[in-house]
Amino acid sequence: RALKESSDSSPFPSNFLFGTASSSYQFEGAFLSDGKGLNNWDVFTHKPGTIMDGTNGDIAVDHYHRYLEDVDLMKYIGVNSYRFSMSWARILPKGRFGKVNKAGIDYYNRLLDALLHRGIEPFVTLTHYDIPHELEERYGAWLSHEIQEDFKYYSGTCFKYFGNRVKYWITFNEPNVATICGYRTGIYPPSRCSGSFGNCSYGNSEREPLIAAHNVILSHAAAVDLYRTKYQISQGGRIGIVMNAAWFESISDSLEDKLAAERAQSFYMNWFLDPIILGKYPAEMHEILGDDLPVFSRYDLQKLKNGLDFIGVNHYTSFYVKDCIFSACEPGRGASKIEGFALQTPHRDGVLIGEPTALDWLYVHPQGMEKIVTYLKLRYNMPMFITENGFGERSNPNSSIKNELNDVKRKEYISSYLDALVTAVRKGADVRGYFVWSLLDNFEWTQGYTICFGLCHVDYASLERTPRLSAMWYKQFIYENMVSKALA
Ligand code: GBH
Repeated sequence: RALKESSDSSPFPSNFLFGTASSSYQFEGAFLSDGKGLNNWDVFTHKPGTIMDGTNGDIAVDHYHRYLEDVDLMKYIGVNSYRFSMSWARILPKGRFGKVNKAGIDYYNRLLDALLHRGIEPFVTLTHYDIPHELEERYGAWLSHEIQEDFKYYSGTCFKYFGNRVKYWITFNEPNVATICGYRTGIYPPSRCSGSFGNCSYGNSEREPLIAAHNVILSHAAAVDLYRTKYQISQGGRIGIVMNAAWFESISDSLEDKLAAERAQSFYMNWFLDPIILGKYPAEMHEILGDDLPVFSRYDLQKLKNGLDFIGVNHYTSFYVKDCIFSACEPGRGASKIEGFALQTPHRDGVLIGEPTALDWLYVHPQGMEKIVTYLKLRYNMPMFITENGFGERSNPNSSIKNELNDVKRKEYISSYLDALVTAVRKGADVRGYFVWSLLDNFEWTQGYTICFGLCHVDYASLERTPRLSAMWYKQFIYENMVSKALA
């Protein structure tokens, strides 16, 4: 047996999760159906000028009604897990100030049962950028301490109704992105800008993103504490958080730039992971932000330490980083104080870090996957899941379906990032799953429907789903790595 294992070419254990990922606002539609309350994105997308093509998630890809077909599509591809998010406002239309929406509970019960019936492990995010509008109205959502009570109530509701079947919980999807885009650049709801960022009509305090993040961290801790004390022993699941994790490569060998690359990571990702895992904000944040950084009370700290069972990693892209403390920087991504004075750029000596794509933040640099996973292993030494990785292309309504399905670049992107992941695993990183973003084309936030991330194409007139080349490639990959191995 040992011989067989050592000669086995697949590094993935038989319980490795291969899946696809989605989120409620981007997929479900049915934004007013069956008692769902409005959330921040429903309200935001209905304001003129917020979404590039003027669209919204009112219908999205109608996953709410077509989930069975979608689960069958997953079964066809051969994934053994599905990462999706629950819509807070579908379950609690008015947060803790109203009733549980029975129809919302029923929907997720049907979805969970359909998945389990086909042997697909549910991997559930509690909030993927969405929050009931009621909580924004009542007390300013993440800017208030009160949000902890609401998040705890919501997560408790989900643990109670679904925890007998959900073995993987994620509290937050990319809270770094949600706080930066919601409270610093203002391109996501609640459209608040701080300092010199964005072009909101009002400038808010530079501290707002820090306060929102602090309340996210405390809300995470409250939910984890509740799960551990009341549910985990009987339900036997695990709970984690998902961070957007870019790889930041020092632009030169100078010590200044190397330290800047570290700072970029601290101000972006470790901002949340350090408090949750190590019980304190990164030292660089203390040094640079001083008294602007919120403080954890002794009571908070008790709940904080080791507040995770796994880290979820959404990894897509890499940037070079240049120091802005010892040398002057032009203004740009990362260059300001609240970003750690570490300029992020895709260029070095006129050469791009990776092939550019239709998205100005997405460069194809598969080595970044190996590096970020190795970095996380060294810093936190915890189990990890790659909760998102994928490739976006501009949708072209004039191109033939044949063209639309021939997504060679997506296939190559996924295949090269998986190779890099294998290298990190061989070097000892504890990675337990990988999810492609996404099963289907869907509502790509401020880009509306102009960008496609799907393994399967969606025809927005008929909502018909068709597997692309990348879906067939993923099917084959999973077969070779999991099924054929089990049969051998
Ligand atoms: C993920 O975010 C999301 O979790 C998912 O919902 C989304 O559909 C998917 O990726 C594909 O985009 O960086 O200044 O240009 C990925 C990270 C961070 C990318 C915010 C877009 C917009 C502002 N995202 N970013 S900027």
